Amino acid sequence: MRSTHPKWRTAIVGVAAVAMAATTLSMSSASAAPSTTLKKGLKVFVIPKNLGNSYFTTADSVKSQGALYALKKLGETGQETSGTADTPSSQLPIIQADISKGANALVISATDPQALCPTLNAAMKKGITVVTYDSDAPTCRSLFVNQATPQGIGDAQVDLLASEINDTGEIGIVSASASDTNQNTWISYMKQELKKFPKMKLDTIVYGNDDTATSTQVTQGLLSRYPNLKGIISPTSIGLPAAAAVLDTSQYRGKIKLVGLATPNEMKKYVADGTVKAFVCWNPADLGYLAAYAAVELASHAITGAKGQSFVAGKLGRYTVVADHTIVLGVPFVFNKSNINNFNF
Ligand code: RAM
Repeated sequence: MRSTHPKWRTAIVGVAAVAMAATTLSMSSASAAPSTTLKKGLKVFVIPKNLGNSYFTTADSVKSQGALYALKKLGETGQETSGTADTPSSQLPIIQADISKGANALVISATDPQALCPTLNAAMKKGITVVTYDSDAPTCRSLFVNQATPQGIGDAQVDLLASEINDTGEIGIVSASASDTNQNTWISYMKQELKKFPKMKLDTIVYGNDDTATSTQVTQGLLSRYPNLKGIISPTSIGLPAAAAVLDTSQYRGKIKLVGLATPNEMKKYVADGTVKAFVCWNPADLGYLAAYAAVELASHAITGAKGQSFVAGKLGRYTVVADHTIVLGVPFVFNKSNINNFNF
């Protein structure tokens, strides 16, 4: 992990600090000259779980200073490609097409490691750099660029909900797809954290597949199946606003507490009207930017991805590879009424 970037210095994990003011998370304009040892003209494909998800648009685009911006700055040819659904059957053909187009590096958020790894391992054998970001595929990549520690992300959401429901009551989880590595890892940490709250009971996990219509339906199903529900955690930026929209127009608004992960722009309305008090996230653009740098470092053989190696990721500063060939962007941040309007992504 690197030393904390000023932008995230007020970032917090857990509930104790929810009330802290956050004022410094706006887009950074600090700049740093790219390393001269890096290759130029690399063909790098940035492959989110799926297209059409604004979290990934922020992570990847030039406009938000995400992955493609970093690649442009470094003199590479970057392109965002993926399927339209958060499924391996949608994502895999795109990865295969990128490989046949002569990719030097793939930066990928994995929809399903099991389904993708044969293809990604074959790509690595051919000398193509594979970096995962956001959602890992641990056995078929050189580096994983993680948004925060998975335990930090899991704990923050459970602690937040516990504080809102007085540590008591039935809860449900509205996740993304059942094969997404990131949500599954976070949920496993949530289950551990829930042991600290014996009066909270996890009734079920439902899957909205990072699709708004499906997330809406499964949230409605949850409400009708569990009449005593006191809280919902939705650790996905598609699921959380969908669940919020369901509560917003129902008798449960303000009664059933909702927390999870999403970008601030998607949640402003629901925080303003009291449907959601607080939720957690990080800066997806920084995540994409860092992942792009990591891919170029690897593809240039400036690093191999071994633990302890470090590199300067442009405006974000220096990062060091930690255990499991992972780089951690920072710590999760809690957004609430007092800080949400400071952000525009
Ligand atoms: C959705 C995706 C992504 C996750 C965010 C929080 O956009 O599932 O992988 O990191 O939510």
